[in-house]
Amino acid sequence: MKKYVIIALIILVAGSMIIYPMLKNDPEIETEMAALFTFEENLAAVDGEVVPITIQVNEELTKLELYYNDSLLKTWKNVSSDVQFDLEAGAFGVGTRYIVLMATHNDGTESEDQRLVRVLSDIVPEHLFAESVQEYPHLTSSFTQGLEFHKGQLYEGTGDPSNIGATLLAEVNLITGEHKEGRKMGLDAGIFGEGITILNDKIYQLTYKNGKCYTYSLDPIVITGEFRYSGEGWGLCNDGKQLIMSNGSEELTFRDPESFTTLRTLQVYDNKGPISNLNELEYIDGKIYANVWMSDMVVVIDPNTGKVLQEIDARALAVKGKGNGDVLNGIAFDKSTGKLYMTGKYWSKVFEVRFVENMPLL
Ligand SMILES: [Ca+2]
Repeated sequence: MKKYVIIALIILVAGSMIIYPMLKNDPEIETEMAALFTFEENLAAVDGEVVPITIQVNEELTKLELYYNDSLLKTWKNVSSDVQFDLEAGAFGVGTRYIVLMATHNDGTESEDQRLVRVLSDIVPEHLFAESVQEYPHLTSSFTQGLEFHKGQLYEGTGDPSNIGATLLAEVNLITGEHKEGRKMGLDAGIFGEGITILNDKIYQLTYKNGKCYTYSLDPIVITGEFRYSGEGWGLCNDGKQLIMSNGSEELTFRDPESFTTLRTLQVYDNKGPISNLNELEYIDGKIYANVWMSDMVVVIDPNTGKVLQEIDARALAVKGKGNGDVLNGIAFDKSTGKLYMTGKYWSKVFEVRFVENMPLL
């Protein structure tokens, strides 16, 4: 019997340790706060919109400060009743922002309230379709993760989902679809290749979860170095000066090609919300083209604002070229001809494409 009493006591003590902190976080108890926002978490606003907000003040405060995206917007002194503020939601562009209240009480102590604000794009993307102009063969063994032209030659980087050492970097013969002999390099199983790009005669190849970006010389194609980064590597392209990298979220990271350090980040949004799963990338005429993983969509992004300008529906290509393959992935622009190409992972075809206003015949 004594044993059961001890067990019951243990359950009681352990249970109270779990329940007490839950009670402490009960939102109803927070209404005691000296100052708080009257709107709920996850406020959605549109870039350019002015959002009137009300700050509820429950006691006399010596100081009340309002921060947005870590910048001080306004300070009120000796405030004892509710205050209004017109928030310029898009002051820091589209994306996820935080708005923070810092209240200083009469006894010198401070309390804080915080809300998340999502700033959506004010642009409704133009909707276009990708249509095949010309078909070329593609190796169905290639799990395409990077596709790019350099001086009129096509390069491809592949991944290794079966962990069999299928990661490759190769120059591709566009006409035959074959990897050119003596112009390819494979990596061991355990290294999962991702996006590639070529800048200053150096090839960069990301890895999925290995945290490494390999660099290769162009001729011969051999590894010359590596950079480390945190998080996942997905797509890669460059604007002629900086590397632009995706990581599976809605965020793009601009990096220094010499040091790989982060120069800036960009959140990609359309008029409805963030566009996550950004995958293979291509920089064409001042815009970033991005495959959206698990979809037949490509989004065209303004690299200065992160706003989606166009959405390109490429489902007609999937019908013709996917076969038993995986998702659409791979965009490459040949500057020497002005032609644009698209393919997918394990697809049987690479397509030269053009964008049209109406759905192509399937
Ligand atoms: Ca590309």
